[in-house]
Parts: sequence; C-alpha cells; structure tokens
Amino acid sequence: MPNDDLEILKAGLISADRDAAVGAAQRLVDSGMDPKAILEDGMAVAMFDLGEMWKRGEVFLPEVVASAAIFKMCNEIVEPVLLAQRGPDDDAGVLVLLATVKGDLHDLGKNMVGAMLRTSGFEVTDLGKDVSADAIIEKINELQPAIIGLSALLTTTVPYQETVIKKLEAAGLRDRVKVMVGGAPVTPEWADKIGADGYANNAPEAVEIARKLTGLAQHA
Ligand code: B1M
Repeated sequence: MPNDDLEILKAGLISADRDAAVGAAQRLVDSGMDPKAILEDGMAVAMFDLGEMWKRGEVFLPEVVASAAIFKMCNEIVEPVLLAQRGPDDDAGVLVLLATVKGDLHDLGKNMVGAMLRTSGFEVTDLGKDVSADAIIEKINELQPAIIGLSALLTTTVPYQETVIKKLEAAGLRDRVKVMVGGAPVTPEWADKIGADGYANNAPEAVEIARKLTGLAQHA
C-alpha cells in the first residue's frame, strides 16, 4: 500500500510546496519510518522526477531552485534521526573526504552520502561543492583520509573526476588514498576507465563500497 505521506512529500518537493513537504517529512519521521527510506525512496526520487520534468520544459530553473531549498529543509528534519541511529560501537575513525568537483554546484546527493557514511561510523570531512583538485590534495596531505569521494552531477563536470585522479598521481598520492566516484551521470564503466577504486549509485551503496575499500566488515 502506498504511504500517503511519502507521496505528499514527493509531490510537495516537486511542486515546491514547502508546507506540504516539510509537514509530510515531519510526520514520516514521527511515524518511525526508516530515515534512509524517506531520503532514498522519497526525497531523492522526487528530485529525479523533477529533473525529468525540467528536461521536458515542464518546470524552470527558479522552481528547481525552490525545490532544492525545500529539500534542504526536509533534510534538516530527517538527517538528525538518521545520525541518531549511529551505534556506540560503530567503526569510528576511518576518515572520508567528500567533495562535489570543480564547476559543479550540486550538493544534495553528496550531502546524503555524507550523512549515511557518518551514520555508519565513518568520520566525514565535507569540502563542499565546486572543489578543485588542488584543494583536495591540500586536504589529503593535511588529514590523511582513507577515501576521497567525488560527486559530479553534470556531464561537463564528470571529467573532472579523472582530473583529480591524474593530479593525485602526479602528486605521488594515488597509492595513499582510495577514490570513490558517484553522481547521477557517473557509471561503473566510467569509474573503471578513470581508474577509480569504487563507484556507488546511491548513498547506501556508497557506505557498502566505503566498507569494502577500507576492509571493514559489512553490516547486515
Ligand atoms: Co541541476 N542539473 N543544474 N540544479 N539539477 C541536473 C543535474 C540535470 C540532469 C537536470 C536536467 O536537465 N534534467 C542537468 C544536467 C544535464 C547534464 O549535465 N547533461 C542540470 C543542469 C543543466 C543544471 C544547470 C546547468 C542549469 C542552468 O543553470 N542552466 C545548473 C548548473 C550549476 C552548476 O552546478 N554549475 C544547475 C543548477 C541546479 C540547482 C542549483 C538549481 C539545483 C542544485 C541545488 C543543490 O544541489 N544545492 C539543481 C538540481 C536540484 C538538479 C536536479 C533536478 C536534481 C539533483 C539532485 O539534487 N538530486 C538534477 C536532475 C537529476 O539529477 N536527474 C539536475 C537529488 C539527489 C539526492 O540525487 O544528486 O543524483 P543525486 O545523488 C544521488 C546519487 O547520484 C548518488 O547518491 C545520491 C543519493 O542517492 N551520489 C553519489 C551522488 N554523489 C555521489 C557520490 C558518491 C556516491 C554516490 O561517492 C563519492
């Protein structure tokens, strides 16, 4: 049976109806629904559908900007519940650096990946969006992360994931850090081609891949 509030949340995000979306997100959280499902099956799906409508010319940039702002408000309701699921004996201490690559301002998906990694016991330093390879290299030298995660949402910025890997090689850092890539236009074939260590299609998968890359046991 479809969950009415999940449908209201999706419709509210798509039509940029703040009260409907935020109200539904709160009710879903209060009902005890798994926050990962609210994010992946509700909020992420709505943004994908909105993107398809945008492509067809049914919505325009200002509406997408408004929906993205409402996504962030809903996220502020759901994410604390997700983070509260972190157990006391979760694998703490493995550092992941996250960034949306240079030229790209899309950060909603990267933020979801960060939240799910944190919930699963990873330490996450989020460098934000529009991040250059040089800034990433500086942070690798400073923080010595186990993994860097590169998000890209535009076909024009996906190639920058390769630029980062090449710059890591040139700086002699490639063997010191695993590289995970993701974002809607990114494919496993692309990840292989550029020599990334891992690719994830969504946030829960990113957690799985991060565990594999760092040799941590997989949770059920
Ligand atoms: Co933009 N945009 N956008 N946009 N936008 C897309 C990506 C687009 C596909 C829409 C479309 O045409 N259908 C299109 C790209 C087309 C292309 O490249 N061929 C597009 C365009 C064209 C643009 C602009 C150029 C528009 C313009 O200005 N004319 C512009 C570019 C700005 C820039 O970056 N320089 C632009 C701007 C924007 C907004 C600012 C309005 C807003 C972003 C707000 C923000 O992020 N703070 C926005 C939005 C919201 C979208 C869509 C509608 C939704 C993206 C999103 O947030 N999805 C998007 C349509 C689409 O993707 N189909 C679109 C929800 C999010 C939870 O999913 O980010 O895919 P996603 O993340 C997923 C997975 O991909 C994965 O896990 C997440 C959770 O499941 N994942 C990873 C993500 N990163 C990962 C990293 C990992 C692992 C997994 O490891 C490290």
